Amino acid sequence: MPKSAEDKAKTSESFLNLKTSNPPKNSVGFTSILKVIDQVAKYMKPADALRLASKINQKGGFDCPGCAWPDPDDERSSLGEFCENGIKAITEEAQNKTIGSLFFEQYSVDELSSWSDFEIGKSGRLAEPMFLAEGATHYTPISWNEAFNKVAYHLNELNHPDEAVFYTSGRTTNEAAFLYQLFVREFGTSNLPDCSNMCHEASGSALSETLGIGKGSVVLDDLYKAEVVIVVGQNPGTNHPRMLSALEKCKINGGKIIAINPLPEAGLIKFTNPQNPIKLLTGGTQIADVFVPITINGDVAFFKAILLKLLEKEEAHGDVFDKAFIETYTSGYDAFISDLKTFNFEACLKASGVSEKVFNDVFELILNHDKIIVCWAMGLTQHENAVDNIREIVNLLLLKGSIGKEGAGTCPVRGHSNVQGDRTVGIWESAPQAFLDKIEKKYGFKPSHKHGYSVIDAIKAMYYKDAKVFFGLGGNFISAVPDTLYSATALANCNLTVHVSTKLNRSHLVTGKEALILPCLGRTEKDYQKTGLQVQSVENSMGVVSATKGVLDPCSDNIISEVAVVCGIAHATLKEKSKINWLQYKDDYNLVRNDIEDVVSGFSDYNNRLKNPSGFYLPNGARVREFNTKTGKANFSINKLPKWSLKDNELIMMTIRSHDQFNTTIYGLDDRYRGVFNERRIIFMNREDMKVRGLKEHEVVNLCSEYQGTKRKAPNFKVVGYEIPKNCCATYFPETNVLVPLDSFAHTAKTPASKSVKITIEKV
Ligand SMILES: Nc1nc2c(c(=O)[nH]1)N[C@H]1C(S)=C(S)[C@@H](COP(=O)(O)OP(=O)(O)OC[C@H]3O[C@@H](n4cnc5c(=O)[nH]c(N)nc54)[C@H](O)[C@@H]3O)O[C@H]1N2
Ligand SMILES: Nc1nc2c(c(=O)[nH]1)N[C@H]1C(S)=C(S)[C@@H](COP(=O)(O)OP(=O)(O)OC[C@H]3O[C@@H](n4cnc5c(=O)[nH]c(N)nc54)[C@H](O)[C@@H]3O)O[C@H]1N2
Ligand SMILES: [Mo]
Repeated sequence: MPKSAEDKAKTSESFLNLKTSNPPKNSVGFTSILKVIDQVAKYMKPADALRLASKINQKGGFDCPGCAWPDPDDERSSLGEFCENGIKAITEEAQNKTIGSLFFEQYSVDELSSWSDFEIGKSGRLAEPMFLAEGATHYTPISWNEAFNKVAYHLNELNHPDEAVFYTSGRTTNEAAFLYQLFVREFGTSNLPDCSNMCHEASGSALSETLGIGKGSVVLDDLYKAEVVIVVGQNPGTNHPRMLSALEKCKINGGKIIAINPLPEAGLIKFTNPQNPIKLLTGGTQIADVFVPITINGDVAFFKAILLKLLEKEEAHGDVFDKAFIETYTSGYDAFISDLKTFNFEACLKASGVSEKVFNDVFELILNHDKIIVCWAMGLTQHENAVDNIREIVNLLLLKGSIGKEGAGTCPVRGHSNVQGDRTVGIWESAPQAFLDKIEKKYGFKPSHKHGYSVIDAIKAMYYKDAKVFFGLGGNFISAVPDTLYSATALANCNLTVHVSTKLNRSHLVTGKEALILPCLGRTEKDYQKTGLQVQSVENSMGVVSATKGVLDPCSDNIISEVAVVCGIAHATLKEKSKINWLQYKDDYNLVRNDIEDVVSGFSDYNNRLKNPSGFYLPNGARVREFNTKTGKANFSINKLPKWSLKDNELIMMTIRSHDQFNTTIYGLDDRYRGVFNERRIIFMNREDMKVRGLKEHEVVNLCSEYQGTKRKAPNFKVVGYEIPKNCCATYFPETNVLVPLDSFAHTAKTPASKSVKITIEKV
């Protein structure tokens, strides 16, 4: 019996050999260097490793395909902008193994789907295009031309262009992303869901509405100069390790760090800079001055408590708020204050789960300083009230005048290395009218003005067969999205699923009737085209656009660049109907950048400015107190306390990343900073919650969720007692995505609420 799509989508349920220890009190340091050496030795050719190490995040080198943390403008370490997880991202991409027709002849799709995600990822780099015919058990080789024609055929067969979905993951460069959205729009749809729908969409929504730009306002230098940096809902030690150097610098300059997190993440507590030999010996820098062990989704309550206390002081002394700033630059102050007064301080503090002592420590720092930066990531954006979380932070910054000045502002820390750039150049299912008008003017076709599908809408459309072709430019859709089993059925309903990928992943195994794997060059590889070696570009988390150029020879002769894939498909699909000469772009990426310059604001003189080794900053209104909102001012907002409660036996679960993964790519099986080794099917629980349920360390349990009458289950997890607030628990994504209901998402932004899933524990 062939396996069902649902079965193929499930992660492996067998256990390894779990070991746990007390989490370390320090991060990075020697162990980190040793881990890197180990990783490189296992998976890469030594010569490649050396070549890469000297070029990673260096001027004239390539942009690390890991996270979106910016590089310093001036001094960069001669050791390379080192980061353990950056090296893991590179070794994963620059593996010394490739897979092609022989591999796919040997293993059927069903068999591959029974492998763990770790094994799937370690099978090697994809080396040639592969096709899965309807009813076939194995992928077989296909030529590039045939593959392009296959996609074109299915797209042109549709009743309407809106029956196709074009997903993007955030590694795609500006050049590939721009051409891709241009093709999709000329084809006739705006169905451009992307990974940011599951990531920082809530930040984009909240910041656009309140400050007029969906991006953060600070630059790296601001972090060095801040008096107070609040790191909330973020685990930089694992996910943005180079941010720890910036926080260390801030501390050396006298700044204070507040960490707000249900978990005492090792990287937030202490950091040993691997590039500082003295620190390596003396034991590192304490990072957080105050650690706030907040309850999951207690953030609005906590910030409201702060706002209420600030208001009380302001009313008593009149010198707490920046009244000149509020007067000149903001709108909605009176309504905001009168709403704030309807809340009760004690009730807010209680709902946050934070003690009065810790609250007071945080409050004193905020009260007495106004160069404040708030940094955040998925701990704030993956809740139903995610947009409120971020708007409440903006309220705080506005009251203190902490925006648009040195050492102060918003810092949403992005995930994928070019997720911000992709949105800037047009990967957006609801792009602004002005952008669509520019496309129309430049190319002479009228792009669809409809609001396209976001990730959640796309899944529903495929489930109900309103969409029939799924195309993914990068990413691992089935493992990244919520509600795995429902989503698997959705994908299986398609006539064709296509993935442009560097590595094999589960999405290649949970397919439509037909499927294609189109293997492409990675960031580390040289991209030769007719006019020579091509340069591409990316935008980091702080709005700096810079060049990236691969340094290794491609892992196979039969893989092509993402730009070439997009051009090939656009040409095959649109043919003489097109107003655009698609094939010219792949020969010379300068032409793509010329077009971007004409269509996207902020890119004037793009090709020239890209030659600047540090890149260039895109304009940012909030940074200079020009708020491009409907009111023309920075807007205060009114936010409710989240209304959720747990039944007697329920826990609230956040799905997080281990130290050994990049999203759905599993680098290894340890989570060193949390003292967990050789297993991912675990649930971190408060020890009292374990006691109440009669659960022992490492006991095997099933996790269940019930949402609006639908029951979901994730079997076989081992319990790990941990320092986490009562009633809260944590598991790793993607193993528990089966429990995340598709209909539980952030209002306005539709980010899946994968950090607040109500579950119960079932003994086995
Ligand atoms: N090595 C590595 N680097 C990565 C990634 C990776 O997987 N691996 N992924 C990249 C991507 S795409 C992204 S988006 C980022 C993700 O970066 P993060 O957002 O740091 O990643 P998560 O593991 O989801 O961690 C969320 C953090 O928020 C906390 N948290 C959860 N719920 C709450 C809450 O309700 N309130 C508060 N205050 N905190 C909460 C968790 O305890 C955890 O520390 O990292 C990027 N960089
Ligand atoms: N439960 C839960 N779910 C989550 C999250 C969570 O915290 N909890 N986080 C969400 C977030 S923040 C994000 S961003 C999404 C991530 O969602 P995605 O971006 O879809 O997932 P990734 O795991 O980053 O994609 C990895 C795949 O991308 C391909 N790839 C790698 N590099 C390249 C490249 O250069 N080019 C191309 N074409 N392909 C490449 C490889 O084949 C690899 O298997 O997941 C989301 N899902
Ligand atoms: Mo992300």
